[in-house]
This record gives sequence, C-alpha cells and structure tokens, in this order.
Amino acid sequence: MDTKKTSRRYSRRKFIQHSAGGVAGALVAGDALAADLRHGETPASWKVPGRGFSNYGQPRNSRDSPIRWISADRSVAGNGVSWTPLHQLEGTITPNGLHFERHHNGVPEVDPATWKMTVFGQVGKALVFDLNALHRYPMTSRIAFIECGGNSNSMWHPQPTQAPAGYQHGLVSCSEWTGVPLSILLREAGLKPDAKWLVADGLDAAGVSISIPIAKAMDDTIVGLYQNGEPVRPENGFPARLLVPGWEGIVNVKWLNSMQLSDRPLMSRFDTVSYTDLQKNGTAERFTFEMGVKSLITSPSPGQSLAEPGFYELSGLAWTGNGVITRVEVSADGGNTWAKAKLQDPVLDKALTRFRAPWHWNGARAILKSRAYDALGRVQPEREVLLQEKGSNHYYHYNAIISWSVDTDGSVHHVYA
Ligand SMILES: Nc1nc2c(c(=O)[nH]1)N[C@H]1C(S)=C(S)[C@@H](COP(=O)(O)O)O[C@H]1N2
Ligand SMILES: [Mo]
Repeated sequence: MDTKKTSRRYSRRKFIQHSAGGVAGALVAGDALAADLRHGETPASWKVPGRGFSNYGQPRNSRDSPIRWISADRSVAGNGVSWTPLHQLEGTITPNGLHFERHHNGVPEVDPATWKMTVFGQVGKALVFDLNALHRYPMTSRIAFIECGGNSNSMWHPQPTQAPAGYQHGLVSCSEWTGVPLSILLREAGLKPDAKWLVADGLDAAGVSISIPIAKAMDDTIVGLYQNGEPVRPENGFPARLLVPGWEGIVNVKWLNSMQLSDRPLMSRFDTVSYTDLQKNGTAERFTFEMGVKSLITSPSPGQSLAEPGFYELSGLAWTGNGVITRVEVSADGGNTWAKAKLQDPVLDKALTRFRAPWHWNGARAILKSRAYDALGRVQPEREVLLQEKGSNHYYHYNAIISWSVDTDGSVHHVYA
C-alpha cells in the first residue's frame, strides 16, 4: 500500500475532527461525511503528474490574486504610485513584486555593466564605485519599512475614501534590505568637518536630488543592493538605492548616481516645494524626515464582507520611524473601550510589526480601530487631534487612527469615527 496516500487521508480526517466544534467557521462534518471523505474518490491530482519546473516562480494568477493598484498622473509620464495590497497580504515582509512604487518620471534603464556611483564634495578624496567594486565591500542586512511621506493622504479629505486598506495606506512596504553601510563608503572618502549634509541624486528623468543630514547618513543608512535576497528590482532602484530606515520615502533615493557632501542642504525642489507642509501659522514645515507612529487593521478591510456573526481575528500592521512598536490596542466600539492586541515576534526597529486580536462579532454595527504606541512613548492620535494640530493644508505624514465600520450585513467600510 502507498503509505504516503494513507497518511494524507489520515491527516485530513484528523483536521476535520479537531475543527469540529471549533470557533473559526470551519465546516463541521458528521461522522458519515468524514467517513465518506476518507473512503471516497481519490483526488484527481493524484492520478496525473503535476506541472514541471520553472526558472523563476510566478504567483498563481487568478482574479483574486494580490495585485498593486496603480494611480498614475496622466499629465507627467511615469509620475504616480502603485499601492501594496496590504489587505491581501499577511505577515510583515512584502513580496518584491508587490512593494509599492513611487516614481516621479518613470523607471530608468540602467546598465549594470557601465553604472557608476560618485562620492564627492567635502571629502578627502572623491571616489567612484562601479557595481563590482561596491559588491566587494562588507555588507549588512536589515528588515525595514519604506513609507512614502504622502501615504494615507486621502485621509486629509473631508469625506472618507472607500477603497481597500492597501489602496489607501499601502504606500508602505517592508523588506529585508542588504547592502553596504553608507558610513563605510563615506569614511573611506574621508569626511571633512564641513560635511554636514549629503545630497543624493538618482539617474531617473525626474532629476530627483534630496538632502540628508550627515548624522543619519553615517548612522544606519545603507546603499541597498538586495531586496529580500534578490537584486533590488528595477522599479525599486536597481542597481543601488539608499535605504534610510524610518525616514520618509523620498530620501530613499533610487537608481543612485552621485552623493555630494556639503555644508548645507541643496534646497532642491524635493527639499522645498515637495515634502514640505504648510502649517496653521502659514509657515512651511520642511525636512520632516521621520515617519510617525502608525497602525491599521488589514483584515478585515473595506471591500470585504463578514459572512456571519462569530469569531474573527483582527490582524493588522503597526510601525514607527523611530524605535520599536511597544503596544497596539484595538477597539470594536469606536474607541470607547480598548483591548491589547498581541504583537507577533519579531518586533523589529523601524520594521512593520504584525498585531493580532481575537474578536467575536455579535452581528451589531461595529467600529474597528487600532492604536499604536512606540518606544519613545508616542501614541497614534485620533483624527480630530491630528487635524487640530496640523490644520487643513497638510498633505504629508498622516498617521492618525484609522476606523472601519462593520455594518449589520457584514460589509466593511471606511469611516471617520
Ligand atoms: N531617483 C528617485 N528616487 C526616488 C524616487 C524617484 O522618483 N526617483 N521616489 C522617492 C519616493 S517619493 C519614494 S516614496 C520612494 C519609493 O520607493 P519604492 O518605489 O521603491 O517603493 O522612492 C524615493 N526615491
Ligand atoms: Mo514618497
């Protein structure tokens, strides 16, 4: 007898028995049905060999496969974003093909054979690296999120946008980035005392250049060469990008071209016109690098529907631009009462943290919220509190509490509550 087939039948029977009387909505099979499943027809896939090998695996392609949604600006070629479908993913690591994208003028073609990166300015000696040279330096890996400063910006609108969680808040993704610590390259070039800022630019047609204080460049910034183990994807900055952990997306310059050390910021349009917010007092808030403490429930998400009252696990993501997430609370009554969610290990500095909380839906209308705390003692604010503090002209750095309603028919919507 084929023992493999026997054990597969056995484990299926065990699963059905264990889930009988369980809470999670599994079908409860009577003894007769279970016996039927055990002795019934063998699965069709046992009778024919499966598909062969492939050089590079592709996800299953079906109507409900996780995909990025694209919001492109038709007036400027290649300007726009594509969103990570946070509501279709689990865990904390973003698959490379689903990392969000933000380009100001498209993805440039970069030939790795001729690519060079220059470090110059306030240094002892200017250095030029080709890709082979860069690969010979000591590398490090770290898991970190990148979040666009403009993530969640529809939340500044007076009416709540109805879109799945990832298509409102998915300009954040989390990867294991591997590359050369920037401090190694800058030390080799020899920083002069006047080197207070690093101005990095990319090879794309947008002419992105951005100024970063030297302390951060020397602290945990990486010249990223690998993303979740494989070379950085073209849309995420191949062959090399900056990873500036916890800081707004724009400083994570892609398709690196040069880095100039300077005694002052360049005041490029990306330092000034963009990534700058008009405050209530009429002055501009510039160089707002660090991302705030933030969280959202990714399951359930707007666009989904709960089939029936009963047990559900609330699952979501929390992150902060400075330190670790220390606590996440969830509410099912619009914030009147809160319960502590479980933080899933590992809880890493400047990385996405998964939280989970059991919830019994009694069938009445519910308002779900999550609220994150970080190691600096910061708490995610309520929406009115953020609006009060920032005024109505803000565009970047929205990090207030996000609310979903579950209506009596089980449908989930975005609400301001
Ligand atoms: N050269 C270059 N770097 C860039 C950009 C760009 O348009 N050109 N966009 C920036 C912005 S605004 C963000 S949010 C991140 C997005 O990185 P990703 O596309 O890998 O998610 O890249 C940043 N680096
Ligand atoms: Mo961004």
